[in-house]
Amino acid sequence: MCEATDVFVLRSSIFAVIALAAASCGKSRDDTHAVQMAERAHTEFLHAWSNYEKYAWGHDALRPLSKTPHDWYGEPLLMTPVDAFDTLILMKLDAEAEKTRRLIDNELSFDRDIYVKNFEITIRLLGGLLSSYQLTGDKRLLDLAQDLGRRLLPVFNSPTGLPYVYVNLRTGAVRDPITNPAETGSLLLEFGTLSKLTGDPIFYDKAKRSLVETFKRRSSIGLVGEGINVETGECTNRDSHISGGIDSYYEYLWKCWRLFGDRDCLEMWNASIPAIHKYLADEVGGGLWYGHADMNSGRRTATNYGALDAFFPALLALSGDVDRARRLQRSSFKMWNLHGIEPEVLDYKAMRVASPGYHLRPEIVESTYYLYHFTRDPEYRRMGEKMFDGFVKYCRAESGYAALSDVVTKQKRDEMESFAFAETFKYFYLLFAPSDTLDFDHVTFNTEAHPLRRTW
Ligand code: DMJ
Repeated sequence: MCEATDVFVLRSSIFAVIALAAASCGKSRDDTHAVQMAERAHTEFLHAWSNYEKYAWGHDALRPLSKTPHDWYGEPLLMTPVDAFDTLILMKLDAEAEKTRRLIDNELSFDRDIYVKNFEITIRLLGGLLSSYQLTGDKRLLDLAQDLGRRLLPVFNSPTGLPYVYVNLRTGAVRDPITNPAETGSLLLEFGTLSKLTGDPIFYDKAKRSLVETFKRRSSIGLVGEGINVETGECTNRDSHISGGIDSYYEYLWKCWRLFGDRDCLEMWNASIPAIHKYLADEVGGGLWYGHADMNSGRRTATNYGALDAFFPALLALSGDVDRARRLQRSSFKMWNLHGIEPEVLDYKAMRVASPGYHLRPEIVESTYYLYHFTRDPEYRRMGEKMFDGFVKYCRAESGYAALSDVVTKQKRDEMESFAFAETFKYFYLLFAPSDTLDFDHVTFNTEAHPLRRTW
């Protein structure tokens, strides 16, 4: 017998198929194929979503193998619903979006005596609530964002203005002073948008100061290191790269210029990027890679590149450097093809997996989408199709999508991060959907793929 959620999926899929089929009328073979691919992305998203609904509704995430709910901090903050909401809207899953909006409006409360990770909560929840508000006009979503923003503010109460890692949502107590540029420098899109939408400048000011303080801690050759102590301002780790721990700091320099027109951000970007190309870029076997170097000497310390680094072609393309973006994307795709799905980290010199997991990460898909957007080169849709085939083949589980603990053995792990809904499926879908699905020129995605609009 068909269960309620299955009927739901079936009905939603039929509507989407009709809408997408209508979009393919009178189109070329390539366009028709793209419509079919968008349908597949939509169907697979629904497979993951309906299982979240079935086994973990109202919780932060579904563990897809054990079919059990998981809450990051023991009490639900609705990570998956908030992260997925704007994807539901983009995919025109109206009934699911409405049900989710009601869940968020009625159940989400931040008045909780828990320490939360400021960075993750900002990019997933604050970013998700803000984009959801902009897409629906539901004032309750903005109120929730404002309440959350106020509860996060004590995180900046350090001697340097750089945020601690954790803040207690009820008491405002903070802890863990050792952090990194991604966590201190990727907050302004969300806090800044909150200021613009509420008229209260405090959010913009605090996050901007944090970004500037991060920038100030670059070395004399222009690189930032992976570790910062927010109390002393000292560097605790000199490893420099574009991978996790630093990645979105660079992303926000460009995107805050793009969204807010903040010239300081543009100047910080201009002062930062040449050092990345000079010291981190690495030509190996005719391909372009970005590895690790010591932030003070620029000496190469590791030839590692991975799933997180693969965001960089998107950022390069967005900032106008399409040629470099194309070259680096070729390397990312090589990494993907080594085992039919990308590892967390690859030693690109030895072409050997250095960290074997795949966490359903979106970055390589994001870059494929951006490159297709800027070039309209069908090569990127072909690349995306190959990635999607591997993604479905190895990560699809009976009850959702599962990360891999090893891309070589394809062993699954009981994990389906909310960013799979916010980002991975969204970018797959946008890569193949008709270009008017999203007004790219008037949208800036935060690092969790929540589209923010300059409505002020
Ligand atoms: C997401 O939470 C964000 O994209 C972040 O910037 C990096 N890691 C994950 C996805 O891989």
